[in-house]
Amino acid sequence: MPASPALFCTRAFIGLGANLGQPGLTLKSAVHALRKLPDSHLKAISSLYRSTPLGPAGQPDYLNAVVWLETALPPHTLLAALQAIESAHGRLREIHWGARTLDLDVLLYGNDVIATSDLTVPHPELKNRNFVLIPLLELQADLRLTYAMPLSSLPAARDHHGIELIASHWTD
Ligand code: A4P
Ligand code: MG
Repeated sequence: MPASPALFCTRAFIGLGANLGQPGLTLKSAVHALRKLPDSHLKAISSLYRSTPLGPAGQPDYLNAVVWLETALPPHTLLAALQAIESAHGRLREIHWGARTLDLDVLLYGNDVIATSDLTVPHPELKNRNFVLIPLLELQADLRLTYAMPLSSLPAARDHHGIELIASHWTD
């Protein structure tokens, strides 16, 4: 029998956010589900952060983290898998940027630039959000966007306003 072909893996970063229900338990459960994605390997998990909500007023604070995946799933298959995990955690799509039990965003998918109706990568708000950049750069300090700008040079990467480190090791 010929050996099965090696899977070609892409380095993808997934942003996790939650601010309803029990966000800490939800994010732990989401990481557990990400570990079980097919044709994928979870390489690293950032620290856990508490952050001030961006969006409609009156929401609870968020918990945020970023996960590094090596995956052979194509980007839209990965998005569908993330949305299935969101749904399994009671996610309803109601108010744009409103409170949610779980949000999983594809931040980066290798160096791919994707602009389709249901998937934009790099994530359009990546450059502006300290609660994304700070955990992301913890995993890979020298990341660049496709036009070669180091993410660490962005103002939001150095802005610690409204973000607080909760725990460095927080998953089982
Ligand atoms: N979509 C397009 N590109 C992507 C991508 N790269 N990753 C589409 C994931 N989804 C992507 O998303 C709406 C649609 O975006 C999806 O159906 C998918 O096809 P959604 O999560 O259902 O709706 P949303 O969250 O209301 O909008 P959006 O634009 O995804 O919001 P964000 O950017 O996810 O922001 N404040 C703090 N402190 N921490 C947070 O984590 N998160 C948000 C949500 C707002 N404020 C926050 C936080
Ligand atoms: Mg989202």
